[in-house]
Amino acid sequence: MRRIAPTAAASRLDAFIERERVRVDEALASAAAEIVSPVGGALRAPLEYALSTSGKRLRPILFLSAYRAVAAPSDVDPSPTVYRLACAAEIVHTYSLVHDDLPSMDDDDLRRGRATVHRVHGVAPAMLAGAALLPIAMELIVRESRALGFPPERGALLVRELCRAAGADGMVGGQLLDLEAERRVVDETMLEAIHRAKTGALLTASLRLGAIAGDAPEPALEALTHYGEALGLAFQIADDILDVTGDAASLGKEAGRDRELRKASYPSLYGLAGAQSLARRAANEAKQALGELRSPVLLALADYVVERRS
Ligand code: GRG
Repeated sequence: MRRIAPTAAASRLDAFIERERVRVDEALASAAAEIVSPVGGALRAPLEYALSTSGKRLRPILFLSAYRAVAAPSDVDPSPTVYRLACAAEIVHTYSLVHDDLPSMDDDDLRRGRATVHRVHGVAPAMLAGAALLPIAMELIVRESRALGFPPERGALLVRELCRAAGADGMVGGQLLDLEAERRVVDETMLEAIHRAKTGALLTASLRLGAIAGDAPEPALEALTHYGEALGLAFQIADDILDVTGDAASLGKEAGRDRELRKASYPSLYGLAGAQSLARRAANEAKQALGELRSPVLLALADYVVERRS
């Protein structure tokens, strides 16, 4: 997670975020070992492959940052169980990447610097492994909520939150809008609606999950929701920009795919400079939305999502 011309404070935050990513990787590996190891047959290998490929881990990092921002001062260093709980949104995200790469969707060969799951394990196993990841994420929430001694209503709220973000009114609905848009002229309003649902819903939910886990009061939950919505938009605009300016070596996936697949994107509608200024504006909006919750990490993450190179 790199920045341009970092100040000393920014470098410390970068180091913090990098440490967080390593701890998330460990938590995900331990959760996967417990939940996936008993899975037999042809599903186990594609599941292990999908879960062991490392990404930026932005969703669990957002969960943990929201959790820290609202939790009691004694809980600024969340337990390994909280880290595992934070991985549920990452598991849903992993499923979406596996399915998004399939021949019937974007038909991609490369993801996170490795061959896509269906290229290594075949289309049917990749489809089924993707589908299996969704209930695995829900089971993880139930297990870890119990282990943390949460009241049953809090566990149920967490499951509902993730289901809503992943479902027809969230990520899957956004993917449908995106597919439908391939046959239409897409305007700015439509593009924003696609991005808010396809990418923004899960990013916002990651923050809300962390806040609910930390038993946040309603105003904090609301502030984090607004922060997440603006941050999600900034993130996706930056993603569209990187598709134009990046390369496979730094992105870990092929660049130029929006153009190849003739997908509307922020650079195609606003030009590169216009898209960059919209991304920056959305990141600033995210920071403003935090109000009194001015967590240094959440502020830094708003900058990170638009300055990232991968
Ligand atoms: C059910 C067949 C079927 C398909 C559904 C749900 C779905 C497919 C697709 C969702 C669309 C999707 C993949 C959205 C995420 C877009 C996005 C910006 C991905 C990249 O996220 P990063 O940059 O990736 O956080 P890393 O690899 O760092 O985790």
